[in-house]
Amino acid sequence: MNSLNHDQLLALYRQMQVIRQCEEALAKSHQRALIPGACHLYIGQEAVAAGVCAHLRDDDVVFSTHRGHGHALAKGVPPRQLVAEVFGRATGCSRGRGGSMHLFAPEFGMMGTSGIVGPCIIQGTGAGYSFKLMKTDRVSVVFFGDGAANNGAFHEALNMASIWKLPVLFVCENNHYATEVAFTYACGSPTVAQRAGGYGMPGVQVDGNDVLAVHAAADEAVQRARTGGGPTLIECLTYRIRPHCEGMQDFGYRTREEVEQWKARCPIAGFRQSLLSSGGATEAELASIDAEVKELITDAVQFAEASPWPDPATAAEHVFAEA
Ligand SMILES: Cc1ncc(C[n+]2csc(CCOP(=O)(O)OP(=O)(O)O)c2C)c(N)n1
Repeated sequence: MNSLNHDQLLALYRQMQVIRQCEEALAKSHQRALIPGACHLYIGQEAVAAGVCAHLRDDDVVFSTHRGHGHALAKGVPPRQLVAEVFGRATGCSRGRGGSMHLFAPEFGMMGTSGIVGPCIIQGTGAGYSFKLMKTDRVSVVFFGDGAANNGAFHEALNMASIWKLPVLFVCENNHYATEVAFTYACGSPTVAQRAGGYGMPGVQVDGNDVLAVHAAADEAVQRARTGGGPTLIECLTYRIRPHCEGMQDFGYRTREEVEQWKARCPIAGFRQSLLSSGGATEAELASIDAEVKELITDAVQFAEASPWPDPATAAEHVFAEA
């Protein structure tokens, strides 16, 4: 079905399941009031994080947005640390100081999610600049939404990355809405990818619900970045299945029928089906992954719930880097 070997195919499937099951557990946890603050889930978009991050090394970096749990998991943050952080606990990857929208785990190359839409595009470009100055072959990946693509940060970052040929992947997850505003209403251009030409860099649009399509596009872009060829803009067409943020109303701006149509294009169910029909994996192999991931996520939630809150006396610690 493609050039990936059996282990790589199963790894992609497993990565998407880890994200999906973790997000579903977080949706339930939000209903149990275990999550302080806003919680933006990534359900439906798993193929993007899995397909891109499969190419990254431990010393590559990822910059993300308010919808960043999937990016953190795909970059290697363990589910226990992720869930504990979203719960605000001392055992979280940022020791409970960041929560869902500001979680950082630089030891895994996860350089942060952010509640401010747009600036991560510039920060990720800055990381690419530092990698170039240090003469490394490390790569910086920025994930952002279609809404963020209309922020001035997008223009500044892509132009600079292009003129200096920085090793950056700009991955736009076009899930068709910025909160409740449709992309078709908010954007004068029908695609984000075609803007790449205006900056002098390659731009490609892929089916963001097809993990193999994302994987192939990211493969080429990562190789280009590592070998001095400069940045790439990848637009992944996808859809968020949950409301913009847990607890928000969902049907003032889109219809139930539209959501159902996209649910039927689930990236995980689709990949599962194609693995089975092509002989890429057996039902027993996939069922075993499903069960193993279920255990992993159940353990992560139990671990997080049993974890202590950060000690108020330590509030000023771990906030600024030591000089
Ligand atoms: C600078 C800035 N402007 C506005 C907001 C309010 N806001 C939060 S999420 C969001 C929509 C972002 O849409 P998009 O970038 O497409 O990401 P998605 O939520 O679809 O993943 C907006 C406008 C913000 N957080 N920061």
